[in-house]
Amino acid sequence: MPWDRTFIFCTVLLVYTVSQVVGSEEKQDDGLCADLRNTTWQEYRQRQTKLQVRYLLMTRENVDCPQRFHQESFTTKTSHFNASRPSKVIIHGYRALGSKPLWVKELAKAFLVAQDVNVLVVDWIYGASFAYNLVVESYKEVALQISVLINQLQNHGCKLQSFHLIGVSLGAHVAGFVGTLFEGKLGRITGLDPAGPLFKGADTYDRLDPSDAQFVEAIHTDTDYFGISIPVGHVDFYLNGGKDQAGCARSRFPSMYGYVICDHMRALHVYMSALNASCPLVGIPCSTYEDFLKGNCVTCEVFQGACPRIGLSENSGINVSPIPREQKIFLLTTSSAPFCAHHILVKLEVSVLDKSAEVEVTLMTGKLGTQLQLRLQTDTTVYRSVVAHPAALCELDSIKIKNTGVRLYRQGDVHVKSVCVSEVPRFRNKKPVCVNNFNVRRNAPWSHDFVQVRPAAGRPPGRGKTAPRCECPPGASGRGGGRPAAGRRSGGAGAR
Ligand SMILES: *[C@@H]1O[C@H](CO)[C@@H](O)[C@H](O)[C@H]1NC(C)=O
Ligand SMILES: *[C@@H]1O[C@H](CO)[C@@H](O)[C@H](O)[C@H]1NC(C)=O
Ligand SMILES: *[C@@H]1O[C@H](CO)[C@@H](O)[C@H](O)[C@H]1NC(C)=O
Ligand SMILES: [Ca+2]
Repeated sequence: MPWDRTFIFCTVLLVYTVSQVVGSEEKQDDGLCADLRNTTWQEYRQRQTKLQVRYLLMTRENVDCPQRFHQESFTTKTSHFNASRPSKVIIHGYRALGSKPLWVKELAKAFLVAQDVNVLVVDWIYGASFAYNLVVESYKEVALQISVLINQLQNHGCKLQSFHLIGVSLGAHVAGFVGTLFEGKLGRITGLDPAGPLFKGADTYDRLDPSDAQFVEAIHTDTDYFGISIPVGHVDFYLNGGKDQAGCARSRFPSMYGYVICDHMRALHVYMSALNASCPLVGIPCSTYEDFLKGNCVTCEVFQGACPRIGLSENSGINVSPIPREQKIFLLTTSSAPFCAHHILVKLEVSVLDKSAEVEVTLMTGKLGTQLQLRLQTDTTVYRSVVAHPAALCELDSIKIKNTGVRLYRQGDVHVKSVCVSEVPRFRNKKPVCVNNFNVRRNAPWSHDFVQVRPAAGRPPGRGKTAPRCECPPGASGRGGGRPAAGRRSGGAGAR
């Protein structure tokens, strides 16, 4: 990890945030709804380095009005904490000066919609929150304080197994260290793009790892900057390969947020979307992203067929025992909520070419199209690529192939022996759908309508709720209300 770059980014982030700070004194209103604290400009100037940890409690009884929570809360009748419910503990990460993590309440609410739980939000500030390394040094202190609280909760009847810690960025390693302190007996830890700088080479004692809880999962979205690239849980979801996310600006400085932190925070937004359960976010175990994109991994045999999914299902939906560790799971997403995409493997076989060529394959469902650019070489005849399509395979209306790059390469017709599409993970040993033996000429795009895929083909897809459902993988209802905004070229990662 290039440290200097990270430092520059933190500084940029800091300057950006400082410019947004309206210096305001912190108020403490125990009677009213509680809120996360701001770090003030004054505190920044005083370089106050004292660690302050506080807790907010949200339950279904006070969704919109968080309560302060502390040891004395047990003796007050007004606390909504209920020891017979499971508890979610949300731990934020590095906080730049003045920035309150606004997503915290959104995440808490998403949990409360999904489950009847206590949500404890850990509000921790290090006075010098501008210095990432200083904060990194103090994360164990935060963990220690959280463990004291969990101990007290245990004394009031909470089971260690009933705790689920959710840590964002640096917060993931805080959660990991809390888990270490309880010798891995906590129920679950979810790391949302666990912080990478200074942690990648760290001992498992010092970072999140599978021994920290009975089930540890992580979602990776920015492994080339702020996130950690190595697997740290039982299952590790790498979204779009884990480095760059669709819809996050790649150009320089279109917006500071977009450039600096969009990839990193995507893990959180995808997780929240999964809690909403509007559509499934299912991944495939594979050793590398390249193998996954080439369609070399199409089953979940290692989990006896059940593919892991992001969300609240027990052990991410896998039920093998013992649970494998550090399994890399890959999935593609769309660029905006709810992020779900169907993985479609496109396999193209052509006759030997005497000059290299370029073709563009487009999958169409209604008006939603996913494009795949392929450079055809003279020494290869079979091309495989997994793309993210907003609809299921059985909802494909047509496939188009265009012979591009005509002027550049001056190649003639491309003879296609077969073009096949299949859904990943492969469902019920379904055979790929293929079209065989045709030519794609220079100026005439080829197109094929998939009437055979959907039995009742008279009806256009997706119009009206009564449209007959084709046979799709379980729970694969990605359409309807949850249609991604950016269907076109949504398979950015796969479409090279
Ligand atoms: C925190 O800072 C923001 C500006 O960054 C300001 O709008 C808000 O009122 C402050 N909140 C508190 C509780 O001081
Ligand atoms: C605590 O939660 C349990 C289980 O959800 C419920 O049965 C019980 O009534 C709750 N107690 C209070 C005081 O709300
Ligand atoms: C979750 O669903 C609610 C309402 O159904 C919506 O307002 C919110 O934006 C959704 N959040 C995400 C992250 O999809
Ligand atoms: Ca650990």
